Amino acid sequence: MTAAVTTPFDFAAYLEAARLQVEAALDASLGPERPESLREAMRYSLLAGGKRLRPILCLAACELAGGQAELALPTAVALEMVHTMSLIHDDLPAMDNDDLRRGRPTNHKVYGDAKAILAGDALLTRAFEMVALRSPGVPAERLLAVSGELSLASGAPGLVGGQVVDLECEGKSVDLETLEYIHLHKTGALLRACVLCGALIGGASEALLEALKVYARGIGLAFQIIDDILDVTASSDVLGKTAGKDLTADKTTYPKLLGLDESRRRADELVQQAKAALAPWSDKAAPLLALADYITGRDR
Ligand code: GRG
Repeated sequence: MTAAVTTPFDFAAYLEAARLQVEAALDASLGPERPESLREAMRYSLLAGGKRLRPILCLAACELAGGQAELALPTAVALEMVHTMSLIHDDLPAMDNDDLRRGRPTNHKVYGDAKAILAGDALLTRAFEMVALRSPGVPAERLLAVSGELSLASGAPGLVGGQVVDLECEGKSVDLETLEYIHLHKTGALLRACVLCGALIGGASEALLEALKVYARGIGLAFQIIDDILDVTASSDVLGKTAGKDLTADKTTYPKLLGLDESRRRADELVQQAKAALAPWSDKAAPLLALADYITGRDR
């Protein structure tokens, strides 16, 4: 009897290959948008780099569910479009009023507020077009389920709702429950949609979808805790966005409520919970397990 040979999972190679796949799809995604000035503003932020964590989560979840990653690529692009539009709008003077994003001037600094709002609007609507009209080979009922998840994650039950509560809480002292609400909606909802949409396209079982909801909650909260920590500990150069913003905006954060050490401990614990949810699929879940660790290990 020969012992089974297991090849160790090379996460760095996986991440780079997935990132390149996503970059190419993003580059190809904006066709002959007119007027040209709108297309330019959309491309400026969509192709500005970034970790591409959301589309990669979508592709990894599709493969875990047994689907081909290529089938989920248009939805992965759609998720990055929603994320990018949320960053453009978040940076506006009426919201976080930021000058730097992904290492370059924010969209409104280059194109003005009105064009930045419209570029965001066009990316959001384009995202739904990617799912509905540009996802060849995916059964219509799966695309319907994906557009449902994308709507829930984007709107009042997700990003928009979280952002409103976040804005309303600026300058006020906020308890842990409210902070968790903000982050589960503002940040967690889209990360959850990424894994659910990928899994739906891949034809996931109910059991896998339920496990992915637990996984997404863990990585969503952990992601935001690390974001709060990096806002205090990292430089603007490394982050590609203005560091120390939470303090300036008088926002309640995990480090403010719990301290840096306890915040990091909590993030690690959440990632362990997320990974534990995928234990029954552990042989095929290597990318999602490694992505969970990447979230707490990242420096930007
Ligand atoms: C979606 C309709 C709709 C409206 C948007 C402005 C807004 C409503 C919501 C704000 C959401 C927001 C900006 C949440 C913060 C999420 C977050 C931690 C972003 C940073 O993500 P990274 O680190 O960034 O993955 P990169 O640049 O690497 O992609």
